[in-house]
Amino acid sequence: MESSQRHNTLVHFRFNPEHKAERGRHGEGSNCTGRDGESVVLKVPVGTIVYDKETGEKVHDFAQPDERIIVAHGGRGGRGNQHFATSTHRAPREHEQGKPGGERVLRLELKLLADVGLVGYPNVGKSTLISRISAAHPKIADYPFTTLQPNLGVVTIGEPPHEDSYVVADIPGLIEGAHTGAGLGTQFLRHVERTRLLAHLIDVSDASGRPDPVKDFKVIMGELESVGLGLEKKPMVVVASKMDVANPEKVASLRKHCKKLKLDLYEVSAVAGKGIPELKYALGKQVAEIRAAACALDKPAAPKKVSPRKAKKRAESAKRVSKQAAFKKRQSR
Ligand SMILES: Nc1nc2c(ncn2[C@@H]2O[C@H](COP(=O)(O)OP(=O)(O)OP(=O)(O)O)[C@@H](O)[C@H]2O)c(=O)[nH]1
Ligand SMILES: [Mg+2]
Repeated sequence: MESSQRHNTLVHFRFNPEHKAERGRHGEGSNCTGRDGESVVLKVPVGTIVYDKETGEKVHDFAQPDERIIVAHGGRGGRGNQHFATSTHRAPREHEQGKPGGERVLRLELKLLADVGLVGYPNVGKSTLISRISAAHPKIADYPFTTLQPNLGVVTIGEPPHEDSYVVADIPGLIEGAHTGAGLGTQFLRHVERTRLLAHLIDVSDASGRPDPVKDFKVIMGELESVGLGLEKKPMVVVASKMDVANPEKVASLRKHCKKLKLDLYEVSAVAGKGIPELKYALGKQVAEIRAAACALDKPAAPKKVSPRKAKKRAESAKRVSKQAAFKKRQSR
């Protein structure tokens, strides 16, 4: 199985779920072994997690492109007559059957790979926001749980040739008790598990019907923590939404809370377009910083520069050691 950047979905497995590698050929005369069967390489998108369906064990997590693993080995071919020949048994009729190849039932799960995850209560304007900053067209309506499936949107910032982009995931809203299955539950939170940054939307208008935006913030944080994916520790920006119809007291109390927690607060109105470009650029900037930090961690440390004289000395001493070792080896024989 191999991860490929050219695949975005697992749909090719839906209609073709069974894959069998070619069987090897029979051995032939003149002590020839049969040709090996061709392997089958199953391509999966980056972000696929492979589970063994029977044991539930995680087989592999394809986090990078071009990762390759063997999920089922081919069987070993049996030995032919010649392997049973002895000096007194020159033309043996004995032979050995080949072993069957490995067979496995796997479950594939694809996680969305987004840079920014939008989280918050239902109806706070997550889908409206993604539709304003990207080309995504999710369903938007004035009732909770409009979004039933995650949506992805690509946000482009800057002008060509220096433009940059990042991917935003809009997921269904969360409510208190989501981790116990309330509302649509927390099943969609695994889609933001791999995001670099969370944008936590809080409705500061009176449309939410909830009196305290700080409580809203705490409830969602509690739900993020309860799923046990470490989401509450992710970098986060807070977005006060529906600023065109905001309740000033709610905005003030949210500002105070964010200041206390040292979290950046962006006040936006997706409908009026207020604060949207600032938020778009701020998210892009933070994503770029987090990406750069991750790249720096991945890079191996540069080898230390050694002066040519020192390098020569080191090589000579290494040679001396190997000569000594060879001498000791000869003596021990
Ligand atoms: N006045 C005003 N209304 C907004 C704003 N943003 C969103 N809305 C309205 O709020 C309602 C809910 O918006 P959605 O974008 O569907 O909210 P959501 O968070 O995606 O909701 P779920 O998918 O149910 O979780 C819609 O009627 C929007 O028109 C805003 O900035 N100002
Ligand atoms: Mg929505």
